[in-house]
Order: sequence, then structure tokens, then C-alpha cells
Amino acid sequence: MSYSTVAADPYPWPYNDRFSAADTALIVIDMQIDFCGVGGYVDAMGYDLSLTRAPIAPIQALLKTLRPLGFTIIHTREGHRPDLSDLPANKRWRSRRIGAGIGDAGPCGKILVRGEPGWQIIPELAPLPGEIVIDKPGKGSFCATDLELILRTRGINNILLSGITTDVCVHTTMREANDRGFECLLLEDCCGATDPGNHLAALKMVKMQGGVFGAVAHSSTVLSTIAAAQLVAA
Ligand code: C5J
Repeated sequence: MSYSTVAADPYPWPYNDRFSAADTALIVIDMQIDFCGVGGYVDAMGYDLSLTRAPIAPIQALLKTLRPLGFTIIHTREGHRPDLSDLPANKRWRSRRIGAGIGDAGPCGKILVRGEPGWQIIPELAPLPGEIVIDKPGKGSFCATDLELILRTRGINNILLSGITTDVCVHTTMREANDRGFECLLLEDCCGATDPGNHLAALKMVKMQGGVFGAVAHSSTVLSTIAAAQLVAA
């Protein structure tokens, strides 16, 4: 089944009028304990966890609809090799300045290190068997990963973006995807930032210049678009 456009801002998404489970992926970015759990990286930096936990319920609702319809679901995890050979010295230095040194021991194990408790995806959004998980050493999901190869192999042209944080990993991934020709929709209620102002600014940036990186919509708009098509088909 294909679906008509979502009422997004600043244009009805996707640009070419239709999307389907076969050509669209939902990417859930970095919903890890380090970003939204007690004792993780974001907590250690002193930010309000309610901001990074806000997208959990909306993402759950979206998954509940998209999974049975056969949409490609991709999860990402930010993290470094246990020997820290892929951790740039400046990234580590900056994190230590704010009291949350990447690679250093914390209540959830070594911060942002692969295999540690804090690096795990939160149980509420655990990937199902068969769903793709991308491990990334940086903010963007395309840098030093096989994400683009996987998307092209599956024939994916459209990407729904969710996860945290709106202004960092989600935005970087959206920009990378846009530059590669993917048609992106940022789901505003399915993202969150450590600073509410940055969340809003990140949404605004997408919408400038006629949608310079794609478009923005509330997940309820995507869900109602899908429900309307199902009603017509029934
Ligand atoms: C950050 C991320 N903010 N997932 N990572 O360091 O956005």
C-alpha cells in the first residue's frame, strides 16, 4: 500500500507525493541509557533527563503502527570501541571538561563505550529481532557506518527521523541524509534535546529556505495519513 503526503511544514512530505513501507525507513537515533537513563552520559553532564525521555512514548506509538506494516526500522547507538581507538582526542577532552569523560568509568560503566550498560538501547525501545542496529562513533549516522549501503540495498528513498538529540545526532544525520538525496521528515515530538531552545531552533533550521534539509511534522500527522489510507482500502 502507498500513502499520500503528510501535512508537514514547510511542504507536504514527501516531495514526490507518495511513500510506502517499501521505500521508507524510520531511524531511531541513540535512544540509549547514556542519553536518557539515570547515571548515563547526559545525566552526568547535569542535563534534565525528562527532555531526552520525552520522545519515548511517541516513538513507541509510531513503532506500534509502522512495525506490522513492514517499514524498515533502524536503530543507532553512539559509542566507541572498548580500546577507544575510534575516539578522537578532542571529543574526549571536551567531554572531560564538562565532567562526563567519554571512556571514563561512571555509574553505568564506561561512558559511551560499546558493550557497557550505559551504551545499551533503553528497554522501552529495544530493537526487535531482525531490525537493523547501526553502531556509530560520531554524531552523524552515516559517518564510518554502512547505513547508506543498507538503505540503498533496500531501495529506501524516504527517511523518518526520531531520537535524540534533535540538535546534535538527529540533525547531523538529517543533514548527511539530505546531502545523499534521501527525502527526510523530522518528527518533532519523537525527538528531544538537552536544551528546549535548541530543540526548537533545530526544527526551525530544517524549515528555512523552503525546507533546506527536508520537512517537519508531528508523528500524529504521519499516523493519521496512514490510517486514512487504510480506511479507504478497507
Ligand atoms: C550527543 C547525540 N548529543 N545522540 N549525542 O552528544 O545527540
